[in-house]
Amino acid sequence: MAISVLLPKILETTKSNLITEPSIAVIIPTYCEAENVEQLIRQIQRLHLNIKIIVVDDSSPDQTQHIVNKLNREFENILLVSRPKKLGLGTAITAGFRHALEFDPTPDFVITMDSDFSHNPNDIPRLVNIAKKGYNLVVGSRYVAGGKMKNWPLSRKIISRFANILATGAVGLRLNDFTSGFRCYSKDYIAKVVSKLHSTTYEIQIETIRQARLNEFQVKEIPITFINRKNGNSKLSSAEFLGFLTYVVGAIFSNFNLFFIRRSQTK
Ligand SMILES: Nc1nc2c(ncn2[C@@H]2O[C@H](COP(=O)(O)OP(=O)(O)O)[C@@H](O)[C@H]2O)c(=O)[nH]1
Ligand SMILES: [Mg+2]
Repeated sequence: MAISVLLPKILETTKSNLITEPSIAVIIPTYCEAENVEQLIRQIQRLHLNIKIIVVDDSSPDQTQHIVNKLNREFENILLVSRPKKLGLGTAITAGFRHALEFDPTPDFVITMDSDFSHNPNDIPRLVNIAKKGYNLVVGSRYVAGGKMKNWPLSRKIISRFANILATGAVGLRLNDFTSGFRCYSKDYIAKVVSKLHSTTYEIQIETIRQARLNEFQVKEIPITFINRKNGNSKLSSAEFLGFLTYVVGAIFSNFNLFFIRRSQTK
């Protein structure tokens, strides 16, 4: 085929790829993740997506921020949000949402993920592809068919299952993995819900699903393989787990109240 015929075709395909490729912001909360953060960011860059990376770091006393600053000089798509002290996973994710909304244009989708390789960055396109079908919140789930967990200690498995049972009562929605932090949110969801989020720590994962239900956003789970971190330690402290429990129990009571108020109003 002559080049004069091929060239317009190639240009057209490239143009349509550029137009249809969604813009994505990936929020990575970090606290003492110096052993993981560089490798993770480099792996995300290798996906060659239309992506911005927002690292929300709470003045980690290790080299995390130094490493992100170094990468910042190499890549143009990294935003380091530096907070003065450890302020909790919930406020870190909410801060990431706010920064994502400040990009112009607003990213079509926002991914949240741990910085410890428990969540495989190569799964990002899969999450986005499902969100593109019209789901506002796609949850990477360990507890649906095809989902797996590798090397997680029994104690964490028990806590996770227990948290999921409580979360079902708190949210009033059937879902298998409420506590997974590997997710894709639509920009409509973020814009509508961000001002309603008040979580400080890990309860953010429940509050975001609860808000999806209250605002009638579509939620979908897809299987992921979760691998326990190899480097560094979990930041889930017993104080943070208590914060999670307090939120969940409060939400269960407020659901009961709503139920009884609605019933008494219909009498
Ligand atoms: N900025 C910030 N990040 C946090 C905080 N707590 C946890 N993280 C990060 O949130 C993610 C989830 O924490 P992680 O320790 O992996 O929890 P686990 O997977 O439940 O054991 C990791 O990337 C942590 O570095 C916090 O208080 N502030
Ligand atoms: Mg983790």
